[in-house]
Amino acid sequence: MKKWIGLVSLCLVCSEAWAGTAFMDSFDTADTIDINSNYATRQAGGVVSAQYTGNQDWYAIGGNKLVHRGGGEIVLNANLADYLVGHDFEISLKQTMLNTNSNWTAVYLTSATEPTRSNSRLGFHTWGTGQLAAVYTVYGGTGAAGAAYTATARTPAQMNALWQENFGTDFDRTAEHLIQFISTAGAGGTNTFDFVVDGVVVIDDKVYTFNDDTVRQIEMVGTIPNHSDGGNGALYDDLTVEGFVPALSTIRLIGISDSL
Ligand SMILES: [Ca+2]
Ligand SMILES: [Ca+2]
Repeated sequence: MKKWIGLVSLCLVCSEAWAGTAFMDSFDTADTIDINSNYATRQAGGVVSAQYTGNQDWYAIGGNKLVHRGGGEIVLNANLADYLVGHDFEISLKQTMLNTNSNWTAVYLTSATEPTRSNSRLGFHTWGTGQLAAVYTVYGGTGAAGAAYTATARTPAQMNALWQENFGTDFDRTAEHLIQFISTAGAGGTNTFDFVVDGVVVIDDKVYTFNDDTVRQIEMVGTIPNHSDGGNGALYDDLTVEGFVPALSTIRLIGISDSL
């Protein structure tokens, strides 16, 4: 005689999530001084699409890249907190430093309590090639709300040594480089990131924490004089944020019946 047990298992999988592209700007559009030209199409590779606000006059689009040709600050007008806070994430970009003096260009993450470059806990600036004391200055730190970032610099000699070790050549400061901040979420909101250039870990496990979890925005600023070096400053391409990207909620119903 068969005995029916009726075993039904209900499985609900809601907001299944994975690492995905929260934001990506290819800057692929015709040369223009309007840095928001065609922005939705340029940013179609991510789930967030937004315009840049602020001092746009110091930037342009040229050769399908963002040209930083002056000093002013711009802000990507999107809050990326949901994709970054409490999660592993990666911010990457391609950068070419054309400036030959000792000025710099910077990209960094802000929060509600760390709203400017001076207190950002994740970011960097790249020096013009005339600056012989440093190639990069990288931000981090765990201070109180609004405290200044904790800097780690890398000198030309340090970069040359790393490049000799990995590629057998000196580091070319004028070439395009892929920059990655690969961040790992830690206990108690204290995170670490690796600062990676062309696949080489330049700074390992830099510790940081923001004092606010509600806002994360990308900003850019610099001290490059307007149209110095015949209009060159720095070029940016493929600004990308990979993070926690919730998929469309899915509901899976599994019914299992068995009999003995
Ligand atoms: Ca491009
Ligand atoms: Ca590491």
